Amino acid sequence: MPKGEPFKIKMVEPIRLIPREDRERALKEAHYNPFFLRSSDVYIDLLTDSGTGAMSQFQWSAMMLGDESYAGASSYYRLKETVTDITGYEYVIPTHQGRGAEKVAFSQLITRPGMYVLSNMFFDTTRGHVQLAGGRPVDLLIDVPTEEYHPFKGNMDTERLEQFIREHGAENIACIVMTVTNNSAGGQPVSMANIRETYQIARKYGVLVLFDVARYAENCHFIRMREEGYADKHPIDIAREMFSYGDGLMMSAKKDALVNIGGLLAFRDEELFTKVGAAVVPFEGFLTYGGLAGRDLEAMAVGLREALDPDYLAYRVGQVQYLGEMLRNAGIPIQWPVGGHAVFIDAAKFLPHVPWDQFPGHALTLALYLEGGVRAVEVGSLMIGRDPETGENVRGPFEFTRLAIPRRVYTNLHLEDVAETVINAFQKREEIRGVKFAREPKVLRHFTAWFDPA
Ligand code: P70
Repeated sequence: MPKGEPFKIKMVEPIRLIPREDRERALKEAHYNPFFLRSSDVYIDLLTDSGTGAMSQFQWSAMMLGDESYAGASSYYRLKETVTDITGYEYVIPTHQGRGAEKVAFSQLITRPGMYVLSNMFFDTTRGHVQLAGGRPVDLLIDVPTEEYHPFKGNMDTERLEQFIREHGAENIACIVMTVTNNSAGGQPVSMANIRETYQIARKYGVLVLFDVARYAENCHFIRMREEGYADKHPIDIAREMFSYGDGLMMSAKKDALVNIGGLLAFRDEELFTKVGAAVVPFEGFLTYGGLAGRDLEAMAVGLREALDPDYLAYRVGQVQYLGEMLRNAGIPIQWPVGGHAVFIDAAKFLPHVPWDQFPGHALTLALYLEGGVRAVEVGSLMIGRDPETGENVRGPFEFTRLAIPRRVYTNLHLEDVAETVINAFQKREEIRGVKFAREPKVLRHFTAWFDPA
């Protein structure tokens, strides 16, 4: 097997590491929040793998075919046929990005305040939209320590799921959200067996199952590699089986559809489509464009197929693994095994002297920027936010610093620089301090909060 990337590079974008004094100044000006840094002040940008990937020559050329008709554009039908081919779902609606799909879906599915929405684990925007629609999000992730091996650490705890439905009544549950891969749990995969079992339980009680499939292609790759009976299957066939265990999907196409902007809703039956579709026109735009240009739909249709290519997936997940192994070999505490899109550093273990409500994951993020111009992001108690009822900070199950790798963007030498940055910060970890809020927004606070060193 060749070791190289399954592509060569046709267009380049210069990057550079600015001097340390400039990084200190930039961080202060950004109120110690990496979202407020200018990208030109960042050397290697691992803030997110969302919308930051490189498109292929086939995607760029498909964009020239974009049909910009307001309704019924041929670009829409090309996208719809692709989505139906992969998922088996007939009813397809584009949205401007994942949270557009979430807003539309939860605003229609949560019909009474206080209804529950159950998940293997919500990502921040899905959790936010459940709350904004008056619902109560509940995470039912299996319980496995971060450094302990488990092939499918993103799984739903199906025993607790069934117990919860029995205790609270199916009529009080708006739907189940299966997040694949499970981003908040470290980009960890969910097994086919777990997806199937969740659907069986849901059907037994008449509860709807929607997938949150931002990174479903990566999940299919893990099923192929780790679950018995899938080694010889093409990822698209694994995807088809997976989607058969659900009623519909919400997607941030900025990840596994390999585009810079876009999202999707898709449903198996017309009734659900009609119910949810009612909110698309006022929020997103007409049903066949959903806030996107025709050319965006074309790029998405091509990207959806490219992301299921087995060589691409092996390269993609392999690159994340490469970074993970460098860190683990140096004794850095990380979520193990690594997930599909990012390496999650266990910041609670990295910075045991920083209390959880001074956000060790965020403190480490700031330190990595100062150390090597690497931009990461906190995934932990800062991101989870406050309990809307009590106003108290909710302690998350993890305190992570996430190094998310954009698709087809950085080389392994860049990742070696990242590893060196983390290792250097580890050597000086006692000097790293926590943070406190200087300004704290109510919803999705991590994106726009200001901080001071604690
Ligand atoms: C990320 C971004 C977005 C996301 C997701 C899952 C499983 C839905 C969405 C929303 C968000 C982010 C976080 C930190 C920094 C930058 C961006 N995830 N479901 O990086 O989709 O963004 O398209 O509205 O992961 O994980 P969208």
